[in-house]
Amino acid sequence: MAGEFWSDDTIAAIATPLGEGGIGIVRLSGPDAISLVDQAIVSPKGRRLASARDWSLNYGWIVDKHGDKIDEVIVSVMRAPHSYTREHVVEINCHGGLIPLQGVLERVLELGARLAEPGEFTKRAFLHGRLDLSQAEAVIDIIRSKTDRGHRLAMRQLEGGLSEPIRGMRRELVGLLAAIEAGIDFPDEVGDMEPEAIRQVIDDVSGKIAKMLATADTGRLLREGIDTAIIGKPNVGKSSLLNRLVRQNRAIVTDVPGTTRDVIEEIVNIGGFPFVVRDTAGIRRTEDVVEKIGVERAITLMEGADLVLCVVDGSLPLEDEDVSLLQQVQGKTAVLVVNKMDLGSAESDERYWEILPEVPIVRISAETGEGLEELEETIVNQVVQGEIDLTGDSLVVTRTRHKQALKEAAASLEAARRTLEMGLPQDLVAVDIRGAAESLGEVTGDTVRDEVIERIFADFCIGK
Ligand SMILES: Nc1nc2c(ncn2[C@@H]2O[C@H](COP(=O)(O)OP(=O)(O)OP(=O)(O)O)[C@@H](O)[C@H]2O)c(=O)[nH]1
Ligand SMILES: [Mg+2]
Repeated sequence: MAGEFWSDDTIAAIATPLGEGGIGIVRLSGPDAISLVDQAIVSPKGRRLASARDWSLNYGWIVDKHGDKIDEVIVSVMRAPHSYTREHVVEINCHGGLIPLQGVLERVLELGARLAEPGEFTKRAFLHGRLDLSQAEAVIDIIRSKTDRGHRLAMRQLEGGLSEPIRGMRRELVGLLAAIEAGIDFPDEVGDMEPEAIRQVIDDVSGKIAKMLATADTGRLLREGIDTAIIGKPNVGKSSLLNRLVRQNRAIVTDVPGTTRDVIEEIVNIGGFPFVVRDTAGIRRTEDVVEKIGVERAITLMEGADLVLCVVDGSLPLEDEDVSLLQQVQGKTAVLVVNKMDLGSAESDERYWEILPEVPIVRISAETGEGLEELEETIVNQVVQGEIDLTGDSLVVTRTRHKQALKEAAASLEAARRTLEMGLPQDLVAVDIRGAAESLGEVTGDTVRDEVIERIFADFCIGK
C-alpha cells in the first residue's frame, strides 16, 4: 500500500490554529506547490521561487490577481522528496491573523490548489512511505498529548518504537510460513517441518504479543485521559475537591447546597496520568428544573466514567440519600472520599464499607488540603493496573486499534497451535499463521483496509 501512491493535485490549508498569533502558516503540498505560489508572490529583487534553493526561506509579498498586496510573508521551499509529505512542500509564513491567512489561502486556491482534507498532509506522508500507520497516529497523539508521559510515549512511537517490534514479529512469522510452504511444495525433497520448530516460533511471537497487550489498558488511559466523575450529595465539598485537584479556584464554592448546576471539566495531571475530572451537581431529589437537569447529567456521567470519586461529608452521620448514592456506586471503579475531616468524623470506615464494600476510603479536608496526597496516590492505583515502566525504552500500546490487532494476532496464533497439536496437515497451520501476520500488519498499515486509513486520518486536524 505505502509507496505506490502518487498525487497529481496540490493541496493547501491553514496549518496553524485560527486566532491571533505572531505568525500563521499556509501550507501547500503537491507537484505544483512551488510554481503555484510563485505566481502569487512578488519579491523586492524579483527573485523567483522556482529557482529558490531547496530548504530556503524567501521573503516577499503575496498579491492578489490585480497585484494588490495581501500580506508580507516568508516562504519556505522544501522540494520532493525531502519534505514532510515527500512531495514539494511550500509553507507561507504570514502574519498570524484570520484575514491575512484566509486571504493567502484563498489566493492559492484561486490559482489551482485544492483545500486539504483533515490529516491529508500526514496521509500523503504515509502513502509515500515516509511514515507507517502507527507513526502517523503518533503525530496526532503528539499534538493532543495531555501529559509529559503521554507525549514521551507518542514520540517513541513516532520514532518507530511500535513499528519495529511489530515488523520483527511479522518477519518471524513470514519466515516460518516460507519454511512450511517449502515443505508443502516439495514434499519429497524438503518435507514437513518439525512441529516442535513451528511451535517454538509460535510461542516466541505469542509471548511478545502478550507482553505488549499487558500494557494496553494503561496505555489507552495515558493517551485518552481517565474520565473521572466527582459525585455526591449537595454541599459535601465536590467543587472544593475539584479546585484542590486542579490547584486553582475553578469551580464556584459556596455554603448553599445546589451551587453547582452544570458539569465543570478540567484536565488534571495526577502522577503523570491525564485525568479528565468532572465536577457535577450535587445529587438529591429536587424540584428545581435547572438543578434537576444537572443531577441527571451527574448520574449519566457516573455511569460512563472510568473512575468515580464519591464524596461524602464525614462530619455528618450518613443519611438515606448518602446510602442510596453509595449503593449506586457499587461495582464501579471508585474511591470513597470522606471530606471535611477538619470538622471531625461521624462514621467509621467499617460503616462505609458495610454499604460500599471493597472501595478504598480516603479521608481528606478540601478546606485545608490534608489527605490530598494520599488521595492522589489512591486514585492512580485504582486505575493503573500493574507496574508499567514508562521511563525506559519499554513499549506501551496506547491505541485500541493496535490492541485489537494484537488480540486478533494472538487468537490466530492460538488457533495455529491447536491445529498443530491435533496433528492436522501443516497447510492448515499456515492459514492461521498467515492470519496472524496480517493482523500484525494492520498496526503498521502494511495490510490495513482503506476504510480504516480513511477513519484514522479523518480524526486529524486540517493542515496536518
Ligand atoms: N470545614 C470544611 N468545609 C468544607 C470542606 N470542603 C468544603 N467545605 C465547605 O462546604 C461548602 C460546600 O462546598 P462545595 O465545594 O461548594 O460543595 P459541593 O459538593 O460542590 O456543593 P454543590 O455544588 O452544592 O453540590 C462550602 O462552604 C465549602 O467551603 C472541608 O474539607 N472542610
Ligand atoms: Mg459544587
